[in-house]
Amino acid sequence: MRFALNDTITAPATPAETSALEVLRVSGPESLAKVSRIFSEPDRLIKAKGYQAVHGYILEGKDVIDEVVCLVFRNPHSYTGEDMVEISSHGNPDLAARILQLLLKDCRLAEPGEFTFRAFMNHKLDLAQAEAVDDLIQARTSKSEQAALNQLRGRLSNQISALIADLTECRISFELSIDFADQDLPEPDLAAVGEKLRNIRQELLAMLASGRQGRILRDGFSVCLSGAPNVGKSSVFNRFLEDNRALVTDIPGTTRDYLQEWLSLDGYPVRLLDTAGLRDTIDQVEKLGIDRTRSLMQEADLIVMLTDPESLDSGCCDSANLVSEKTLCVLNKVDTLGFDKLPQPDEWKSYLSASRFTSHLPQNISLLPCSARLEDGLMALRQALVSRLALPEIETSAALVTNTRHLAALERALTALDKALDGINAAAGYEFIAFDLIEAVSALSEITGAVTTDDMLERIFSSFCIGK
Ligand SMILES: Nc1nc2c(ncn2[C@@H]2O[C@H](COP(=O)(O)OP(=O)(O)OP(=O)(O)O)[C@@H](O)[C@H]2O)c(=O)[nH]1
Ligand SMILES: [Mg+2]
Repeated sequence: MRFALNDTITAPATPAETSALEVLRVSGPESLAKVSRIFSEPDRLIKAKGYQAVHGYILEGKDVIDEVVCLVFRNPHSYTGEDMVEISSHGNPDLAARILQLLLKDCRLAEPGEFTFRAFMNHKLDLAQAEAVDDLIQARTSKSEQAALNQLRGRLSNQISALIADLTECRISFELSIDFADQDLPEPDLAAVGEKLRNIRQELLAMLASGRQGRILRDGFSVCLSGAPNVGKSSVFNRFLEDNRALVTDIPGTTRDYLQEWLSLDGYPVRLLDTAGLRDTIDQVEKLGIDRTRSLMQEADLIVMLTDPESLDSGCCDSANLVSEKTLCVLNKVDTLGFDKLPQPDEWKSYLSASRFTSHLPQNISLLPCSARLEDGLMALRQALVSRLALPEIETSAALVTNTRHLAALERALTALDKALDGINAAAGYEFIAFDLIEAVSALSEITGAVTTDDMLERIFSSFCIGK
């Protein structure tokens, strides 16, 4: 593991940009002593109580570098669990860099995630909570923030701990019967233990099921706008963003390379992709763009397949593309069909069934109306997207599993638990059942970090930003 634990580390906690304040963090057993060496009020700093702020100047020899406030934290009541100083300087990146250089004569530059790593090692946070710190910083929408905050506050950890306690209780009942087989202890009540394990299994299944939603909140939901050239993909993209981000012209083949932007739909983070229109072409550059479109369509969580009246009429809409589970079919430019506002579902249904388009479309396909030119033109598409995202409605107060590492551990716990249940059904030896239960507990313990490897910790903390 590349992190040492006994030295004093420092790093900026704010980005190097012109701002009102910059904050530099110092953590470790000698942090107060080390900061006091470059501070105009060394005695006051060294004697300061926890949570006390000390005003003074950062000095380089006799030169004053900046006027600052040092906020003191005393071990164990700090983020890392160690003595800490947070130096708030003026928000000039050059000044902050000079203070950092002074500190680095005496302290080591912290690696990304090292403050949080120390918090984990000092039992201020468990591993799932430490991961939530990074998720919270990276969260893009209100619902993502809520999920990360719940995890940081220990909702997931508490649920996992309760499951571990229940599994351990079951395991012990088997182990007692093995260890004291000669002492006439009552046999474990297999029906009751089996019932308890099945309840745990249900809970694991529910947590795994929440993983789809959790992944959306943490990593976002990718939506790929595709379709023939000129159907209005870039126009719809711009309308979603409320910005003229993509080039729009009436020349087919305008978009070549794809564009992507993040947006929040009802609090869910969506990665929206605008792509090159699909068609046969001999233009080499356009061909490359279309290859990209196809691979983006494969990777996307959802494809919005746009058509317009013209391309439906000319039959250049590839109907094979329209029918797939992850495809939403949309007819853009309904303003050109005489609608001056987006038709309501019933009105649209009867319009479509009487329209000339039915003959061009596969049976039973649902085609949403859309227009980049109408005020409420994206409404039906927006609602359809939200209902895909929000099913089933998330309970933001519940522990939601958002992290693939956690999902993998839950899967392993489930497999081990199923083996234990099979063992009970098959009247297997208690030692085998107990062994499977140990496996299940050990998989769950990886989530909270009671069981870890250096590799695993390195992977987790190295993705953090510096200063966290
Ligand atoms: N009437 C009408 N015109 C639209 C609508 N959406 C787009 N257009 C027009 O259709 C033309 C093509 O729009 P784009 O958004 O560039 O289409 P695209 O699908 O991105 O096209 P490529 O990038 O070439 O694949 C432009 O002239 C747009 O102004 C719409 O809802 N109604
Ligand atoms: Mg385009």
